Amino acid sequence: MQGNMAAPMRLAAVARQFECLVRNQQVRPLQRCLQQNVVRNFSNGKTFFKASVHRKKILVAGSLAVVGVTLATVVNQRWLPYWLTVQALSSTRPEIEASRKIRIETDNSGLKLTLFQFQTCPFCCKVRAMLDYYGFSYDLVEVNSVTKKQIKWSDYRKVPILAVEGMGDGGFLQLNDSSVIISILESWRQDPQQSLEKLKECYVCIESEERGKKIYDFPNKYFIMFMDKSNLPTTPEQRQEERKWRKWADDHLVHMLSPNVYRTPSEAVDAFKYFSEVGEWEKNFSTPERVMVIYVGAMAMYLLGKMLRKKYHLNEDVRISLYDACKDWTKAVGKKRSFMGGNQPNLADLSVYGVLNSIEGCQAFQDARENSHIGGWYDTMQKVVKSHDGALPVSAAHTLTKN
Ligand SMILES: N[C@@H](CCC(=O)N[C@@H](CS)C(=O)NCC(=O)O)C(=O)O
Repeated sequence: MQGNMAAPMRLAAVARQFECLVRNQQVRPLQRCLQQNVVRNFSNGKTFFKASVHRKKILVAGSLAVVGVTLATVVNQRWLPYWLTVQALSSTRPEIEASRKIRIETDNSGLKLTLFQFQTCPFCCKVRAMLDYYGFSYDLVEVNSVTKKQIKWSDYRKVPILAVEGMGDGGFLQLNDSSVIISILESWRQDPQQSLEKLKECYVCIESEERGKKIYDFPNKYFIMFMDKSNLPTTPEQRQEERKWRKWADDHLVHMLSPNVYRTPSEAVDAFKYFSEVGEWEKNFSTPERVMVIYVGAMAMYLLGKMLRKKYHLNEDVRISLYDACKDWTKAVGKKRSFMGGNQPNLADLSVYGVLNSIEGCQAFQDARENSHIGGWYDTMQKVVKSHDGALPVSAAHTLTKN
């Protein structure tokens, strides 16, 4: 079972992450994790400390915390605080039948991937956008959003989860969190000789609890591990822009969704019907269950949408905030390039597309198309994702050796 690693392993994993940080000039230090205020200029690799007294205090507190954790580990492993935990490398899992199998002829990655997902979860849509664009074959397991029985085997209770079969202790490697999954796959794509298990170790998970709810933070999640690779395909500025907008997709754009798609009771019911249709809920729920989920869920989400509007400081007319977000994105892409990545989408394009794709059939998205210029970019994205434009042509496909 996935669980917390033994304490020394946790520290070793943190140490390994530091090794990744040092080796990989793209990587941000564990700033939040250790509460130290190292600010790194990633474009030139310089590190400097901000000199304010306040920040020095934070640094001292952070160092004390690290010393405390180390001492606690040595004295008694159980003292290791709950908040500094690292996910185990693998779990055991019962055989679960795939809901769908996506097979791409040109895929010679050698990876056997299973994505545990909700069809219309924006984070899952982001991962699918990446897998589809780059032409990975994969199995899909649709998770019952109420019982989550398909991921009962996992301590991590969210989707997406990507299982890479045939490696890891329990026969598969479990990757959690959409942005981590995307970054690990991209790091691997950049150099398929890298071991996915080692790459996973570079994305330490910091687990905490807030009002009884588990919170997972992966401080490096937007960074690609180029390791020793030279001749990177992008400039530091391009990589920084890509990270900024990937984060924007997760921290801003996503928050536009619920208040907009559940804006009125009837829009909420329509949205649930759409989710039921594309998520094939009839396979997961009996008809009375499905009807109840649609109507009860719609009412609950309608109310929640109002709370989320306030929480994320959206305009009273939530559509305005959605249109503004779409406009911010198209302005950032600009008129001189088809995608933020230039002639091809980068991970920011794929993330923003994935998030919007999750509400494609909702009124909110139609309104956004009519009231911003998002439609042109979105349609082009859809075309390249659906036709797996990022996949290697068969002739150029390389032979991969997995470590
Ligand atoms: N940061 C995570 C967020 C994942 C997430 O919140 N997924 C939702 C579905 S959209 C979920 O699984 N919620 C179930 C729960 O929190 O219990 C990611 O990017 O993958």
